[in-house]
Amino acid sequence: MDYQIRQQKLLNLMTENSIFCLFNKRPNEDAKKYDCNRNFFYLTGITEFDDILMLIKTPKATKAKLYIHMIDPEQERWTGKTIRANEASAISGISDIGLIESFYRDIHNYITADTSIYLLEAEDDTKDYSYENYFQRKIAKEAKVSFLNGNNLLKSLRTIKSKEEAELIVKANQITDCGLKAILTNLKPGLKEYQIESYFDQAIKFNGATGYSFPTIAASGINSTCLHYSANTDTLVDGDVILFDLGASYQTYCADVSRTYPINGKFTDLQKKVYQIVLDGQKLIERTARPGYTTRDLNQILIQYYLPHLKKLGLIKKDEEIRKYYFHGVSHHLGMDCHDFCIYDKLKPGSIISNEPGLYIPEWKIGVRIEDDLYITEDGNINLSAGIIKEISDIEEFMAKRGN
Ligand SMILES: [Mn+2]
Repeated sequence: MDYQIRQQKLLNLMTENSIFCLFNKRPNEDAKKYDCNRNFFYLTGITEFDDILMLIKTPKATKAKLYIHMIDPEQERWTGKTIRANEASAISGISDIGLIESFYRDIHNYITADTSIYLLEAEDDTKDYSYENYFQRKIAKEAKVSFLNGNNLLKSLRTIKSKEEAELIVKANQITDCGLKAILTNLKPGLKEYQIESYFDQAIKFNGATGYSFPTIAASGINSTCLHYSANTDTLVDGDVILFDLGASYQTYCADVSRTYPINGKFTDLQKKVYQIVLDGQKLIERTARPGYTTRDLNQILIQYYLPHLKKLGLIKKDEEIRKYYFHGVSHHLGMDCHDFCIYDKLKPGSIISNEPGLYIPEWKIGVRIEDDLYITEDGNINLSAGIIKEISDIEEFMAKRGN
């Protein structure tokens, strides 16, 4: 990746006389706790926690500066080697490297009477406890500066993915496919949900995954009708379906795939009916998704498609009752985060979105979700998870040929 180009693009979006400060603090989300801060990595390629990136834009020049750990041989015996200045430069393309300890002294050299400082703002309830919050209070005491929310600048960059980024998601999907094949090979009644999940874990790690996109959902029977069930503690029952929503990540890029399988290898007629409605809905969205549509538009198209089918099944009489059986959106942006740090507007070439229709019918103990990842192009999209089997006949055939 050319991180220097990304830094320059962000500098171009920044207002005159401003500084963008990014702190590589450990993220709160479980799936990334030991991984890295995606925004920091996006701009630098560096995963080491506590490092700081400063982008400076003055009327005269633009500049990037990176702050890393001081070499501490005693500490390194415990927790491993920290990044060296030449290594950090080679990865990030930033030549000016300082020590974290000098950051607070240094930043004042760049603050003038009308400097604005961009910070990223947490969009959940962690905002008050964030490092950015601490930093803002500290600087506000020492200098007269205004603070700006930098989220939208960075989001606008991350919303458009290069071919290289799309290829990393293809790779993440190929690894995810290995995991799903391991699941299909071993799926049978009597196992616990966490036991079938463990085949996925082994296979993706063996095949080079660098992490998980999010905690795996392995939801059998009635659990399949709960959108984000992830306890994964129930026993698989003969005749039920199991819904998986999972993904391997590769170099931080996330696959996000859902598949629904018959636990004993054969769908019942009723399960087939529901499954085929969802699958055809998914294909409709895949044919439709292109620049100009919003994810909301796509969801409306799916709902209009669902209505006559649900009425025919006798599940609903009035349109608004559909929320009993379908109650989420069909798409979200996907990238270095599974729910990516992006601007939700009309899709543009380079957007990557999920395509994940579902139907959840508790009274039949049937929940079906089928999810692929789409890369929006000039006039349509490319399915980045296209190789992962999902036709009823392909799933049943695969399970019949397992020989166990
Ligand atoms: Mn998804």
